Amino acid sequence: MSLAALIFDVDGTLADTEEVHRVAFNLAFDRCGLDWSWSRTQYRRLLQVAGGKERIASYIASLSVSVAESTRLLDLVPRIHAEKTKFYTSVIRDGCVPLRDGVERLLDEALSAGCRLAIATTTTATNVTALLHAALGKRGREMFSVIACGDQVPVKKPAPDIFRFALRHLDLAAEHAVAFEDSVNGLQAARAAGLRTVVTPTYWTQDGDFSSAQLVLPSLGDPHRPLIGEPGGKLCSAAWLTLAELQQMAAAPRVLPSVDAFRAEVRG
Ligand code: XBP
Ligand code: MG
Repeated sequence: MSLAALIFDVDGTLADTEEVHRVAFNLAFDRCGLDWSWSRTQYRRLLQVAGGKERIASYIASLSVSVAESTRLLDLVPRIHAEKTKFYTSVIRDGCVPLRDGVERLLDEALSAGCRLAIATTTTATNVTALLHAALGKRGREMFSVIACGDQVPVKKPAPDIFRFALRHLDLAAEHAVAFEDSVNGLQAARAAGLRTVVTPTYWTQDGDFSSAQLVLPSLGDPHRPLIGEPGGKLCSAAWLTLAELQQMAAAPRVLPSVDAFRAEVRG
């Protein structure tokens, strides 16, 4: 079957954004009069919960406070998250976070070959728009046929909902696409949607179990920043992941979807 679309996660995959998210959370806490401050070590653990609002709520649940105080804090979550998003997008709009190695190259390769692009992310559309514009200019938003974001689906990663949403709006079956992720939550979501998945971990996610991925690479690489030991390690054609190599991956025998994805396909 031919490869018709590449579906990208955003945070950690298109760009290494989590340090900016972490600082934005801490600035928002301060703005909301809270004496919380998430260290890198703490944030790596908190990142196991996908979704900023859900992450704040899980942190509140871990606090030893009264039920009344916990309820008061939970009522604050939407405001905290809105403040955080303002801080985050202001830094992203300044162009402080570049796309990861090889991302723009592969996006362009795909579009030149008539392969569509999509996004399936836990973060907000506001954050995605800010990153695409800062990193790719006006064309950024138009490069993607579908942009599926956090609150558009009832359940966030590791549930498959966001990838199924993207596939539905691409009008594609999972075997005609490949997903790109950086985290275990994202990999599990993509696999549960029946998608072959390439994982490029970051500092925030590198300790995860990526054994169900088709390919795990330090980055997508490109001619100026080739992957050490490639081709010949995990890649056949070049020292960076090419669209041609992905097309061969897609032509390989169908990857059995998870039982959950199989049941979903049968249900239609
Ligand atoms: C990663 C996430 C997001 C970000 C924070 O998203 O889990 O929650 O950490 O962004 P992705 P929000 O699926 O792109 O890896 O605060 O907007 O959720
Ligand atoms: Mg991610």
